[in-house]
Amino acid sequence: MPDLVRYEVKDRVAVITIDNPPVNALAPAVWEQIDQAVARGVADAGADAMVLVGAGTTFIAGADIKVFDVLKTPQDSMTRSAGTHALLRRVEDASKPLVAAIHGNALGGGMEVAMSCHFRVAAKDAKVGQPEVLLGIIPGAGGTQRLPRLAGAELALQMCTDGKPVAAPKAKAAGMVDEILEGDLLAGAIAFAKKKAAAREIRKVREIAISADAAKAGLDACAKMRESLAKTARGVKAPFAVVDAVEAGLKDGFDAGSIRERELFANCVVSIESKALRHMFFAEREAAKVPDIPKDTPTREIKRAAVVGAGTMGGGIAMNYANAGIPVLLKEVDEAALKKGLATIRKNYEITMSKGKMTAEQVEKTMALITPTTTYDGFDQVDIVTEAVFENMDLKKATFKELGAVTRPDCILASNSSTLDIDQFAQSSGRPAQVLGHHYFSPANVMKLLEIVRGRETSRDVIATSLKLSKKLNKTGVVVGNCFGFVANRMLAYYMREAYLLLEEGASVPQIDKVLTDFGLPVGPYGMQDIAGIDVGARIRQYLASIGKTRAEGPQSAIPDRLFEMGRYGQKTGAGWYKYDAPFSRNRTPDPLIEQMAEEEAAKRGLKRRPIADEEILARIMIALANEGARVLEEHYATRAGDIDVIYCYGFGYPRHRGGPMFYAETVGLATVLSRVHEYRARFGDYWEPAPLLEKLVTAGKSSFEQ
Ligand code: T1G
Repeated sequence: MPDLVRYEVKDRVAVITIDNPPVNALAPAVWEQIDQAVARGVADAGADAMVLVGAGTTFIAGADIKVFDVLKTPQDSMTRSAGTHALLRRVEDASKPLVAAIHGNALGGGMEVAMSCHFRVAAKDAKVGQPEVLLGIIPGAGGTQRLPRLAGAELALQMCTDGKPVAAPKAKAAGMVDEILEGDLLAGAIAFAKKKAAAREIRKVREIAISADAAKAGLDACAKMRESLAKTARGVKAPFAVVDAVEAGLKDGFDAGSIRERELFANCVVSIESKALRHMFFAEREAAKVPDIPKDTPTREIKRAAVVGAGTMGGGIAMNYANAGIPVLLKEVDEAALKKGLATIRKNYEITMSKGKMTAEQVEKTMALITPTTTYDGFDQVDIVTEAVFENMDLKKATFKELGAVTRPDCILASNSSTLDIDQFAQSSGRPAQVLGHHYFSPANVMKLLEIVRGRETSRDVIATSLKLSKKLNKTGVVVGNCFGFVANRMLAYYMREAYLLLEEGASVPQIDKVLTDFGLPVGPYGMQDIAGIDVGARIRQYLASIGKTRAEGPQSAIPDRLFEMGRYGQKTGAGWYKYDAPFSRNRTPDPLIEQMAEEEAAKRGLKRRPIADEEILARIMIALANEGARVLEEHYATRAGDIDVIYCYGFGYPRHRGGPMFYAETVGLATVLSRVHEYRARFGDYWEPAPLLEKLVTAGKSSFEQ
């Protein structure tokens, strides 16, 4: 077993170094070796004090998240946590001063180890935090008991329920860190430890008293936090468990509070919410790994960019570059369109400023990075161009032909198309190796997902550069294949197919939308169509019809095209699936016309409309998604099921605590999903064709899409 924790004495101070790259996660062996090293330091006559420090770029980033999967029952967790709590009490009971020297991150178990030390010193740019709630769990090694004693209950509650890290200076001001050290952290920590040894000073956090007033204030803070969480923490339990644990410690003391924390942690760690959030933690990191594109694939530097099209998407894309400090040309066909686009961009920044997230100076500085133009002047200087022109094949091909002529041979040419064939654009450009899709999600400057659509001839370094660029643009890049609709919209077609058919069969627009928002989506299918624009889908259907295709198998509802013909595009026209107070208003009311149209369309199909239970609505929509997702996987348009989950969580706000459509299907059970597909096929028609991969996995008794 390699030494995960090293021990050496420097200037009569035992230096205990945790070395478990890349983030010094607390695997079981690391816990044990910390325990042994501290005991060794206590017994070492040559050491008057001890310092605990992380090797590499960080202190400790927390417990090893992978380890939690072995905990099958709350009892498993109770057994394991008894050991962890006892270990940290042994650390805290060390008879010599023990100092945690923090650089990088002290998160989760890392912060709990630091709080079990007698003192904490930190580099100025270090961060501390308890992000467990982001994994659907709570601090499980005494954090809900020690943090209130160090930082006060209110700040402890805030940190443990929002999971956000706190920078070292704020941590010092709050009492979590004793000193901020400039220069060599270890040398400073050794000097600090020697001073504490000379003063024979030891401070056990668990023995810090909480006064009656502080306890009362803390209990009030717990009540207030519960009220706040009732509004903000939709569908999740862990944040509430944090409050229960902190409250128990305030009411009944450290030991009772620790037991309560362990019980609450035990229930959280085996919950589907936590498994889903832990799945998402790794899935979003795995999504950046493309099998045939190794980490050391050369990448190009993106110093200057350009965007063609200053509409809603083009403007948002230009903002992404400007926000990342990359100068960007923004081209439109004429001054009027350009002016409109810039006005929208400025309005977006002013809204951000009104929320206190940008200063007026920052707005001007960022806007100055966007250079409006109606010509291709300067395009020969840029490293990447993203076209965001109208979703029309001929127009896009013409645009790529022009771009191929006005840009450098090594300039990356990206399309923001949401569905169309990237390879056709590539051919038009004359430089297919430089062409790929960069599919942003509306609003492009907000949604984190970037679908990186790989064309047949897209070169590896262009893909690698896109993955690196997505991080720079604060996006989560997922590489997908070039099928119609790529991954997000290809599957969405099946999501919408069921929504439309359920409407004609008897459900209502508000009912269907509410089922999906209760499930955790930010907006239901109809609300989403009204935001995206019914015209966008209609034009794609027209294009598909022109090449003899449809977006999804099965009966196609005529209602969307009827609304399009009526000029009801959604919010932007003041009417769509709902009625709005005015164009672009968000105040909507159900429209009886839709029910009437559903009656008409049902009659044409010889359907007797019926009341439909919410459960059927959710099941048909989610199973349609998962079934098509299985096809996407077996056709290799997505590398792994987790990529699809990341796409839906980051592209459409699919609730992370459900883990994404593929993980959710696994929690339903693949055999159940398949049997439902067979049931729907019998009830509704052969278009409910089970994906071969789903059948193969169920036959093989598999419970996961990850083969
Ligand atoms: N466990 C296992 N692997 C981890 C890990 C962890 N805690 N943290 C990171 N990794 C892996 C990650 O998957 C990636 O792997 C590599 O390290 C680099 O990570 C008892 C119960 C620290 C801010 O939630 O937030 O403690 O892809 O790409 O961008 O009460 O990692 O290279 O194979 O994210 O520099 C609480 C989770 C755990 C912190 C660094 N701690 N980590 O970000 O690198 S629960 C957390 C992060 C707990 C206790 C409880 C970030 C980071 P690969 P990365 P980064």
